[in-house]
Amino acid sequence: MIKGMTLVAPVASGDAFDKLTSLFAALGFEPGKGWTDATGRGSAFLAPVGNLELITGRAPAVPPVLIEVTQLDAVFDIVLHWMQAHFRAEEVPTALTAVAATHWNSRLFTVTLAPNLQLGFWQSESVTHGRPIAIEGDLSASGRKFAIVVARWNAVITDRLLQGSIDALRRSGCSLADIEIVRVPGAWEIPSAARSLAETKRFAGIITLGVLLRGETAHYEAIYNEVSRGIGQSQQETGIPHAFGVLTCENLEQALDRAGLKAGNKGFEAAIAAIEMASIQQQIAEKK
Ligand code: DLZ
Repeated sequence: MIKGMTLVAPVASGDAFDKLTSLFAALGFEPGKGWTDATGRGSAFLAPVGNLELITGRAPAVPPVLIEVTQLDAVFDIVLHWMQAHFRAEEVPTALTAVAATHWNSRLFTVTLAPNLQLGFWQSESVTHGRPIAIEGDLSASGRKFAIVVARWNAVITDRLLQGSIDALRRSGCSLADIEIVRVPGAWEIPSAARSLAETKRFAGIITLGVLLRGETAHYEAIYNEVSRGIGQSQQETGIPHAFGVLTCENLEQALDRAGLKAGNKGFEAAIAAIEMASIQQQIAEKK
C-alpha cells in the first residue's frame, strides 16, 4: 500500500544544506525525520499532500518539484529576502522568476536554490480548489423570518444584545416586518417562549438573548443548566435553529463588554449564527 512519496535533492555543501534547511523551516514546512551518518546528512520537509503527476503531449513548463501554497506573495517575499541574503545581487533575477499567471488558473514563481534544486511555488486562483465539497450556509436573511426571545432581567444589557441582533438581521437583508420580538421576564422563561415560537414553524431561526450574572443569581448553575438545556432541546425537537445568546457572566462589567463594548456584541453574533444555520437547514432540506 502506498504511504507517501519522497523526492531526494542532493545539496552541494554542508553550508548550503544548513542555509536551505533554515529557508524551508521559515517557509513553514513541517520538519520530518532527519539523519546524520559518516557520509553526510539528510533533512526531511513534509507537506500535507503529495501527488505524482504524469503528463503527455508537451514538455513540462514547470520545475519537477511544485509546492502548492496558500499565500504565494508572502512566500515569494520570504524566498526573495533569503536570496538577497545568500546570492550575489546579479544572480537573483535569473534564479528567481516573478510571480506570473499560468494557463491552469493559478499563479506561479520558480526559484533555483541550488544546481539540482529548482522549485516552483504556486497558488490556485480558484477559491474552491482543494477544498472538500461542503454544504455551507450563506449570510443572507432576505425573505426569511426570525424570532428573537429576549429577557427583561438585566435589560440594560439585553437591550444592547437585542439591538445587535436586529442590526445583524437588517444588514443581512431581513426586513423589519420579518423580525418578531418576544420579551420574557427572565432567562428562565426563554426556553418555553422559544419552543412555542419554533413550533409554529413560521421562523427560519430563533435567537435567544439573556444575561445571567453569577454574583447576583441564586442557584446560578441550576438556572443556567436548565435554560441552556431547554433551548437546546427546543432546537433538537423542533428542527428550527436556535442561536444561543444567553450570556453567563461574573459581573455587570463583563456582561457590558460582551454587549457591544470590548468583546463584540454577542447578540449580533447569535443572529449571524441563526442566519447561517437557517441557510444550512434549507440546503439540507432541499438535498433531501
Ligand atoms: C430570579 C433571577 C435572578 C436571581 N437572576 C437572573 C439573572 O441574572 N438573569 C435573568 O435573566 N433572570 C434572573 N432571574 C429571573 C428568572 O430568570 C425568572 O425570570 C424568575 O425566576 C421568574 O420565573
